[in-house]
Amino acid sequence: MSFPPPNLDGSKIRIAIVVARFNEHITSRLLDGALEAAKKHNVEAHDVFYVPGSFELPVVAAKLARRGYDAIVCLGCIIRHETDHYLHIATQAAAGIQRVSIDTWRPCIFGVLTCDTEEQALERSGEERNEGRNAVVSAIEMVNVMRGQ
Ligand code: DLZ
Repeated sequence: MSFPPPNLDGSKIRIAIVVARFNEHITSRLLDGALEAAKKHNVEAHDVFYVPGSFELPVVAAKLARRGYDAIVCLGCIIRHETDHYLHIATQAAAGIQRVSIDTWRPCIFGVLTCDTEEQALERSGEERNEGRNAVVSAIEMVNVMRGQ
């Protein structure tokens, strides 16, 4: 049995995209992918907000979720460092974004790369594979799921 296709009609959906400046050379590529997907799926409106790093994504997502956006797309890039600092950032970003989503019933999408190397990050933010693009597609599907459409 095959699954029904997702509803990717974005024409009545308002999306907030929150993007981290840390590792901007990667997150700008995720943002490009996200904007491309928003256009492709006719997203009614999208606004972009910038934060210093992935650790700050949840608090801004929390504010925007309560401001009436249908979905929040969080974009960031965490690359493994010598210390375990990156691990705390990744764990808190993931948990915070999930918490906002459950608390507000607004889809908050985890478009944060967690990579061992910069090479991996480049590969996941490229033309062929782009997790920013995938994040917007997930956001549209989730809004329609939550609306029962
Ligand atoms: C400090 C820091 C470090 C070491 N690494 C990353 C990273 O790989 N990716 C990322 O998005 N942000 C990083 N940051 C910044 C933190 O997310 C945060 O902005 C600062 O700790 C200030 O709270």
